[in-house]
Amino acid sequence: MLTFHTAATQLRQARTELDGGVLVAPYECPERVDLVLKRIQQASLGEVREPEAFGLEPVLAIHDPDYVQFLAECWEQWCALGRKGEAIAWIWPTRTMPGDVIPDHLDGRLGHYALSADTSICAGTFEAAQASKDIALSTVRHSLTTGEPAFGLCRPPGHHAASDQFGGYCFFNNAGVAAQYALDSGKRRVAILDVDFHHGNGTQQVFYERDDVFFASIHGDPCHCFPYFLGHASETGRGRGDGFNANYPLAPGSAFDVWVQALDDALARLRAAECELLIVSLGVDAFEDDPISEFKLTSDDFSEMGRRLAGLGVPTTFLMEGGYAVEAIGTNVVNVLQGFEA
Ligand code: Q9C
Ligand code: ZN
Repeated sequence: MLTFHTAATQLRQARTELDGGVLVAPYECPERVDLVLKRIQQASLGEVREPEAFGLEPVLAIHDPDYVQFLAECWEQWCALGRKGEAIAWIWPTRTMPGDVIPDHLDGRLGHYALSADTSICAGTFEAAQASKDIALSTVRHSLTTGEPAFGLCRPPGHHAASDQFGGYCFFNNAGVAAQYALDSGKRRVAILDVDFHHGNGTQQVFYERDDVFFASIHGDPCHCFPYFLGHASETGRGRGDGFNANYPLAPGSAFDVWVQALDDALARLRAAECELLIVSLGVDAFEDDPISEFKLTSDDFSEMGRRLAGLGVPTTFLMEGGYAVEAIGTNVVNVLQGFEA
């Protein structure tokens, strides 16, 4: 299988993540990509190709222009304030302070555009996010023009990024940008299947009222797991999008026997929705040894996941999301891709 990747994803080298009340080295680290690339070569998965530059237009097709501008300017403005650390949001609009006016001060704007405090903005963040969406776009274009599966080794990930919010290590919603590109290229309906441990809140939000993208997500129950405030089974879409959103929240500790039932149900729903392209939000943090997640999938289970995804029989684009057990991230990703090709 062809992989798209560029070293520009490494331009984000964040030093801090708020984790349990302390600032730690981010789980979403550049080494993740090095290790996936290494395993791709070891396993002879196929060629690794550079993406092309698509500019910001496909990003603006799903993201708010003021949000994109905020991301473009944030680091420079943060530095101009003389701040020592990385830009981290620390105050938000809440139920008792709705925040109808977007503040002028950067601390207020950070709270407006952030959905969590785990994700800093630092030098190179905007550039890496652009490289990541170019990988997603190049990958989906390859699947569209050839009908062949392809893998986009995106970094930073995308599925937590909403139309005007970043968080959960995500800035641009790579899968959403790719899905919109496929629609704008003539596809009538696209499926996004999110197998990352965490609910794809951003992807759900972007397409919640639309029937041209079917979104399905299998994830840790938000009553117990990040992002806590979206991802319940009762969220099925709104307006013409009603019936085009399917959430499978599973209990922490779930293993593949439970997980695969949700997968088979999701695949049946995607089949019924008659989607012309499948985009897989491929997080591998459902792995049993993931340091921040709570499912129990084994490396062999990822191979079986790939085999079942192939059963859908639809042109498929895989885009990298989460996965933080770095020692196994390469094996788990490549197992999915080789299982799909088997
Ligand atoms: N420091 C993805 O897998 N962070 N994002 C919780 C607290 C949120 C994960 C850890 C996890 C986000 C793309
Ligand atoms: Zn995740």
